[in-house]
Amino acid sequence: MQQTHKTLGEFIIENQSAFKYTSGELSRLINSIRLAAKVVNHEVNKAGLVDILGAAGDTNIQGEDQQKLDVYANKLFIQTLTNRNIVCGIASEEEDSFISINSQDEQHQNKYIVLIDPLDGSSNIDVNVSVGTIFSVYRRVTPLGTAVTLEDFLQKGSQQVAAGYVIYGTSTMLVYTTGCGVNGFTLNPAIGSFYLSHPNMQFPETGKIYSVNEGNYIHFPQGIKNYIKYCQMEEGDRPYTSRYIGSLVSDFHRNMIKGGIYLYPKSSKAGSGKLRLLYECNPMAFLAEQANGKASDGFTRILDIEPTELHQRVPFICGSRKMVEKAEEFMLKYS
Ligand code: AHM
Ligand code: MG
Repeated sequence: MQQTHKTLGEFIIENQSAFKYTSGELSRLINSIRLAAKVVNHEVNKAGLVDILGAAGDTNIQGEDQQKLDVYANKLFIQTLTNRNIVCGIASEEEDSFISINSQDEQHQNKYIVLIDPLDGSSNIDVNVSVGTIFSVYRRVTPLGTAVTLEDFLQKGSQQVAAGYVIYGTSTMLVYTTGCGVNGFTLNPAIGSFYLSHPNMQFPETGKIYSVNEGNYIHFPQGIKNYIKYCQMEEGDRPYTSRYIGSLVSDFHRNMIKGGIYLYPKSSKAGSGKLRLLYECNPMAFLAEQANGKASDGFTRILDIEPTELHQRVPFICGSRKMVEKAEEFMLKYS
């Protein structure tokens, strides 16, 4: 990867004019996420040192245990975006419903809403595996000057103006798109600045890695079962390598760099799969497409799915374009 000495702050300023809707608001928004990411990174890194590990004793809307760091990251991202008076609404995977934010003068003059999964893969924290933050930004569709409504949050993924993730890994990276390609920035912890380390990230057209929780194989649709068998078959460049971290951001990041496919299909136990359309699939799909990859539910482009509820789940197949197309072929033929 090409190394530069450009910081994320410099990159945002330089590229502000390339944003579709330019007024500095989106730049300020990305800047706030950068700031919150640094604070969360600090907490995640010291997770093993302080009494911050373990469940908070609460469950979120989906009935899952919340980890202390989930709660912390959720509060921090919401507070940062609220205090800086940048967005008019926030929806979080960890909150039951969306939050409407008044601007300082109570006039609801901010244009953007943010949907966020503050700490994805948080069940991995106890075992020191990488976790991530996923974010998605839309322009509100209801008029300025009014409080946001559910309609502002239930937009198709194709309407996103920005999306990205932070990966708290061996290095901490912030990777994002505003619809003009995907760029990755690595945190220099000594200085506390993100540097452009991965300009113009692209999925290889095809790859040799498949990532799926094969423990659920028995419950998968026939199309997915047959695709997995295809990945394991000795022919041409196959069998592929199986790599599954169980942390979406990390699996996606590796596949984008090396070439590969991630699958979280529906199953006889979970009819719509596990991942959430608004907080996980749409932002990752936007990034994938901007990086020459593809994302689908097996039949339909993820970004074309009309959302019906905030915490909606969808099957998710994402990665190198040719691999996703092959998986879709299997879905069509056998499902
Ligand atoms: P979470 O939002 O509760 O952390 O769940 C999402 C995570 C993804 O990061 C990961 O790819 C998936 O769940 C793993 O699920 P499973 O353990 O069922 O394979
Ligand atoms: Mg999640």
